[in-house]
Amino acid sequence: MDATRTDLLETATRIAVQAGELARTRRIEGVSVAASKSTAVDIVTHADREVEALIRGLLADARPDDGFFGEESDAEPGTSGLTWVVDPIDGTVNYLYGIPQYAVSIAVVEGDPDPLTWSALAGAVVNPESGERFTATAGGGALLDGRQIRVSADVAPDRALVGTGFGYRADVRLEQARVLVPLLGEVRDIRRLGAASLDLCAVACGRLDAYFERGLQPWDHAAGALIAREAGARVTGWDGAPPSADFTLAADAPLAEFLESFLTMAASTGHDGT
Ligand code: LIP
Repeated sequence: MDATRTDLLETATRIAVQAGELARTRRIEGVSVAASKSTAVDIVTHADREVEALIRGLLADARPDDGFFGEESDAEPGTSGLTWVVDPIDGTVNYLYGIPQYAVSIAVVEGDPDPLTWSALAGAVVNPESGERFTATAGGGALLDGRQIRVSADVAPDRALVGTGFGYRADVRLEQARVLVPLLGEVRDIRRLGAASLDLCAVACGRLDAYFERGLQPWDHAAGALIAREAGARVTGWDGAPPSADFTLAADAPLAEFLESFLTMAASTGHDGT
């Protein structure tokens, strides 16, 4: 019998909690860089790799016919039509520095592992430092530690607390930062918290009124986007496209419309944050 979305969420949550315990233990023991990736500051720690290996093994035991698509190891297609999209430690730099804003992010999607076409069925984002568990199933709403959460509604742009983030390349960061100068005059304030999955969950529970970023990887947003959407946020790319590396925006619909319009205008005037 096919697993229900609730069954899938139970698997995601159970494994994310167990993986988070390992990540936190390794953090206490001390974290070391295993390698750098796209740039010298795009690092992977030994714990990233160990945690992903744990998640991968537990998923293979629980769901042997499903595919796997994780940040730190090779993708593997399955035969069930489902794929697990995993960021073992989202907010890696925060993790390296001991900043307690990192998460284990696990989503299960139907269809190809492509954020432009997949259908997310269930997702869990666990912050091992706070112990908070953000969860959602498609059509089932979003929860924080079992309590329903909702996006902040009817927030005027000049009262909006907006999260964002930056890439690992200095030239990309400079371009991304250009949009902040005009934006800061339009909103309450900006926050750069350092983990996209938790930024999206922050929108889902009202700790941020909006979040946008360009350059995210599929595993950064797979679970958090479902959680924010199930909490009532509009979660989108440009022009209603699904969230992707090109652009990810999450907010209550009217605020999302304002921000997309503003960011599009900023792009046309050379402040596009690309
Ligand atoms: C991080 C994202 C964050 C982004 C960082 C980085 P990682 O993912 O969660 O939003 O601004 O540049 O991509 O690398 O920690 O898994």
